[in-house]
Amino acid sequence: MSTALVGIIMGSDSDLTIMKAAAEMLEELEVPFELTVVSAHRTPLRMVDYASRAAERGLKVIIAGAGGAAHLPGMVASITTLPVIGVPVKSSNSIDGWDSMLSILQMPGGVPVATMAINGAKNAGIMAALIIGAFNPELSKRLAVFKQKMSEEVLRKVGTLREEGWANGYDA
Ligand code: RP5
Repeated sequence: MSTALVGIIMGSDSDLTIMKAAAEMLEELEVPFELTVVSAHRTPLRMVDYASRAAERGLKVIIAGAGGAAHLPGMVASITTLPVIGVPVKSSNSIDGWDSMLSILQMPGGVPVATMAINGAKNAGIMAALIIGAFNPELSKRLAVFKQKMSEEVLRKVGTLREEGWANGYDA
């Protein structure tokens, strides 16, 4: 198995239902990744160890998802020099995801976390691939194919709406 380039971590196994979308996206784009649970509050020393050694273990990007008082992405970003992508998880202890989102988004100057939408793990996977793809022409080609497929899917839907008589006028 090739060495992981992306580390996906989350505050609890209960986050996996959301965070697995990041793993699925990386799998589709053929980006090697690893995945585990690292809790900022319940395993703080594990978090420090993970973040401290992530770069030397060969990771290039970290995706960190957490719910409620979501300190994991920001704390990991405070330790590592790798880019950290944060996913606010709308968890059972979360106020509609807003608490998680603001905990991840409102970082102090100097310690950025690239914050995705609430439950936006799919985009986190794509964002990690985009960062690595900037230095990897093969991955960049796969991302271009991915974008092309999305575009074709939309045009196919436009065709269906036209056939059904809903879409009219603009015909490009
Ligand atoms: C956060 O608390 C976790 O990231 C999770 O979203 C939430 C609930 O955790 P569990 O009680 O399900 O372990 O730290």
